[in-house]
Amino acid sequence: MKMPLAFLPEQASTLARDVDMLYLFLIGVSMFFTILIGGLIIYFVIRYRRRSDADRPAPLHGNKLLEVVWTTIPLVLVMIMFFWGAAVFYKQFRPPADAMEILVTGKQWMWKMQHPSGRSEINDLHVPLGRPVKLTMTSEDVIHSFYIPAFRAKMDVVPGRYTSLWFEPTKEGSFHLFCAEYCGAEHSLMKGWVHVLPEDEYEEWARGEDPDLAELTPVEAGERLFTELGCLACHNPASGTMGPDMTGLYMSNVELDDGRTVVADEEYIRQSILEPMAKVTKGYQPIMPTYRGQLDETQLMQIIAYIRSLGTE
Ligand code: HEC
Ligand SMILES: [Cu+2]
Repeated sequence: MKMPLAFLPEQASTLARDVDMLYLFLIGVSMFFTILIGGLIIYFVIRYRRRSDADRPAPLHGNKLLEVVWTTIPLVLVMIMFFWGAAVFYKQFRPPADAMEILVTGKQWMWKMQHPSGRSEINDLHVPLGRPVKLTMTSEDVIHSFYIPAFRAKMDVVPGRYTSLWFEPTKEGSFHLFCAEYCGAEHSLMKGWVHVLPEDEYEEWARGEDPDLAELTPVEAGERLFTELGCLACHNPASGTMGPDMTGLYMSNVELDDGRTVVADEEYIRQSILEPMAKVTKGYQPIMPTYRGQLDETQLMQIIAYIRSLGTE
């Protein structure tokens, strides 16, 4: 069944319907009680108005039935809102394991995207129809927010950390993309289009116009950076090394020299590169230099993609 929701944007992702149904329920409940309470106030004002100076109504000290009713009904309603909202929230924040990952960096005032094939684009995002897509996002400068109204998908993009967003498009076409966090003078121009293509057309697009000029995939670009920046000098298991082996590092438990244990997720790897002294791996000397200022956010995400490709524990 298709609902004519002219006051909401088009529904173009698997989540859009869930979000809208919840939203309409909340609006419906709010409207019902606004009208009920507003109406009762007007009715009581008239019905119980002071009729003469000598009016002395009998004092009321309570009504158990009334108390029970006006406690139970709101309780049931807010519990429905809570569990329904939590269900939608979980769905929205858990990307399916097979989702295709696209890297996104926001900066004043544009969006840069890199696809698994290596192809990059600015302010346009091509995605395949009917396939889950996960965006891994960060910012070069201030907080931005990645917002696709037709997908009911929005997530803040924060400097210094990774956030993600996922969606599965259900309609071909082009949909608005906005920055939804005020980020400076040209914030209102920080927008673009999401183009949903049939799967085969997307694959063709992702290969690029000229296959001979094909760009490096994020993993390949990361591997190249790893060599060019001299990481291999220390992180090279083949030649007796000064730094830990990166194979199987991703998502493993790392013991630190201060006794703590941390999980080697994206944030940890990022911090290891920018602030190597912050968390020193147990059994190693703190000799790794910082790479702050030598890498932009896209390159950092590429190195992380490369380290991830070396396996999970
Ligand atoms: C001078 C040697 C040296 C260089 C060059 C170097 N590292 Fe390191 N790296 C280390 C040492 C030693 C450690 C372990 C001590 C620590 O955590 O600081 C380490 C730790 C790490 C860790 C955390 C690993 C773990 O098991 O917890 C990561 C990730 C990392 N380095 C990435 C890089 C990357 C990426 C580069 C290149 C951009 C690089 N390193 C360059 C020596 C180096
Ligand atoms: Cu912005």
